[in-house]
Amino acid sequence: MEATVAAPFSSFVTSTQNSSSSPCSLLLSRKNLGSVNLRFKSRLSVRASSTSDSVVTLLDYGAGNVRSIRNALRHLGFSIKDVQTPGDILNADRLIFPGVGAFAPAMDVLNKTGMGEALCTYIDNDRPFLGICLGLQLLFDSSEENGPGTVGRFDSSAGIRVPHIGWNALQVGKDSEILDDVGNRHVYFVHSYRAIPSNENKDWVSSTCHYGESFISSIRRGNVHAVQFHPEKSGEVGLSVLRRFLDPKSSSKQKPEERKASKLAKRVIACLDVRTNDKGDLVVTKGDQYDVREQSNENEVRNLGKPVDLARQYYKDGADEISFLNITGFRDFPLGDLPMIQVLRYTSENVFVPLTVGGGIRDFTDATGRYYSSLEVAAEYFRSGADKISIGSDAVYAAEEFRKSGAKTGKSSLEQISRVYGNQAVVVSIDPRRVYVNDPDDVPYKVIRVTNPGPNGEEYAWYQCTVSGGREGRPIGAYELAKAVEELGAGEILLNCIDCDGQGKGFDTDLVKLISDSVGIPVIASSGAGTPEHFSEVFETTNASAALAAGIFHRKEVPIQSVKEHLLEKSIEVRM
Ligand code: 1PR
Repeated sequence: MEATVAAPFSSFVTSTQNSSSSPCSLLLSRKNLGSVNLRFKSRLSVRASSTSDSVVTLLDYGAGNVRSIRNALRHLGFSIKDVQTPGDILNADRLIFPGVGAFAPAMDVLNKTGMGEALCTYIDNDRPFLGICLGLQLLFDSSEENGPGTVGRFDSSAGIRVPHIGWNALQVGKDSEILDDVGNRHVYFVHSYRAIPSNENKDWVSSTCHYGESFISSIRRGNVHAVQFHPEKSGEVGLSVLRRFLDPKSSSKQKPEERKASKLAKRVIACLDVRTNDKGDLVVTKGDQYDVREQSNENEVRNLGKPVDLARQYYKDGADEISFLNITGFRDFPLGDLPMIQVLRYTSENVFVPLTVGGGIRDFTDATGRYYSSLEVAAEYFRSGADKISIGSDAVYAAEEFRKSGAKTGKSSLEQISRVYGNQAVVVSIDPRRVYVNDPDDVPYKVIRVTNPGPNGEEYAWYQCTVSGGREGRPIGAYELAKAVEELGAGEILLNCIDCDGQGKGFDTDLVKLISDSVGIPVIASSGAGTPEHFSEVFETTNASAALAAGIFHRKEVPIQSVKEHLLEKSIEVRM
C-alpha cells in the first residue's frame, strides 16, 4: 500500500516548496538544510510527554486498511489515540504513521490540515516514530531525477514483477533494535515504489531487501524508525517488531529460526469460498468445477465450516495469505450482505497476514433506487480489514470494453479502485474454462498446444472467461483478459480453472504458464491442488508467484505445513 504517483513526496510539500526541499526529506540531509527545520520549530512546539505508557497515537488519514494496524496494536495490549489535530501529533508519546492507500490523496489531507508540518517537527525532535510503507517513503526526497537516495518505482524492465508483493528476507545491518527478533525470517511487503540506499542515507539504513536490486527496507535514527514492509501483516514476527517499538525494554525473544530466509518466498494461500446456505448461515463451501451442492437428494450447499474459525486456523497453520470469495456476490449486493463484512472484521482481529476479499464488487443500485459505486463497496471492505479486494465478473466486462474501444474510460471498478487505493490493492480473479480446438486458427483468441489432448484428440485449447461464478461464458480468453486488466490497473491475478476446481489432480500448468509468462504482475495459481507435489510442480514449471488451494485444506487432507516442508525439500523458498 503506497505511492501511486511517480514522485510521491512532491504532494507532501507545501505549494511554495519543491520536492528537494520538502521538510521530512531534510531528515536525510539535515546538515545542509537545517534552516527549513528551524522554520517549523519556530512555529510549533512539542510539549513533554506525560500520557499513559499503553497509549499509542495513530495518524490515520482515512485511506485504505488501517484496521489491521489498529487490531495489531490492541492485540499487543495498547490503546489507540487518533490524531485529530496537529497538536495531537506534537503531544504524542509515540506515533505510528501507517502508510496505506494512495499517496497523493493522503498527502493532500496532511497538507490541508497542517499535520504534515507537525509530523516533521515531531520527527525532527527525535520523538518515538514508526512509519510504515508510505510512512518510510515520506522521509525521503522522492524526485526521481535527483539520483540515488530518492524514491522511485521498481524497474519492471529488470525482469521483476511489479508490485513487489509477498514475503521477503531482510539483510539487517546496524542496531535497528525493533528488528532484533526478525533474524532469519520473512516479512510481508506490498509496494511498487522503493527507496534506494546511497552514501547520503547510509547512516540511516538499518536493513535492506533484495528485489531485482537492493532497496531500503528500514531506517532508524534515534527514536525515529520506518519500515517498508508491513509489520501488522507479517504474522508473529511483525507483531514483535511493533512490540519492540512500543516497548523498547521488552525482552520477549522469538525462537531463532534455523533456516535462513534469503529471498522472496513463494506464497501458499488458503481460499475460503463463502456463501449463505439454505438455512441462511454464512458458511465456507467448496465445489467441484464450481458446483457447491451435495450430490444427495437434499442437494444442499456443502458446509465445510465457519469462515472466521477456519481463517484463524489457517493463520495458525502458516498460510501466507487468506482469501475470502463471496461466491454469490454477483447476485447479492455485498453491502447488503453484512455478515461478510462482519467476517472480515472478526478475522482481522487476530489474523495478521494479508486478507483478500472478492465477490460482487461493482456499481449497484438497490431496490430503493440508491446508487452505490464499486468504490464505496471496496472502501467498506478495506475499512473492515481487507488488504486487497478481488474483482471477477466486472473485470471481464471492463476488459471486453477496453479491447473493443482500445481506450480506457477510467470508470470501471478496476480502474477506479486501483487509482484510489493503488494497484497493489486490486486482484482480478479469472474463472476460465478450457475449450479444446483442433486448429489454432479456429478462434480469435490465444490458443495453446495442451499437454494432455482433449476428449477427441484435440491438441489445442483456449481458455474462455466466464462471469457469475462460471454460469456464463464470455467472448474473451484468459490471455486477452489478463493483458487487458494489467493495463487497466490490476496489481495481481488470481487464476482459477473451472475444469480443475475441486478435482485434486493438480493445477492446470499449461494455463498458469501461459498467463504468468504474459503479464508483469504476480499471478496466483489456483484450482486443482491435491498433494504437496502439485505445489512444487506449479512453481517449478511456471512463473506463478503463489499457489492457492481450498478443498485439501478444508477437508484436512494436506496440512499447510506439509506443503511448505515439501517445497523446502525441493529448494523452493517459502516462509516458515
Ligand atoms: O464475479 O466479482 O462477483 O466474484 C465472484 C468470485 O467468486 C470470483 O472470484 C469467483 O472465482 C468466485 N466464485 C464464484 N462462484 C464460485 C463457485 O465455486 N461456484 N468460486 C466461485 C471460485 C474457485 C477458487 C477455489 C479454487 C481452489 N472458487 O476460489 O477456491 O478453485 O479450489 P480447490 O483447491 O478445492 O481446487 P464476482
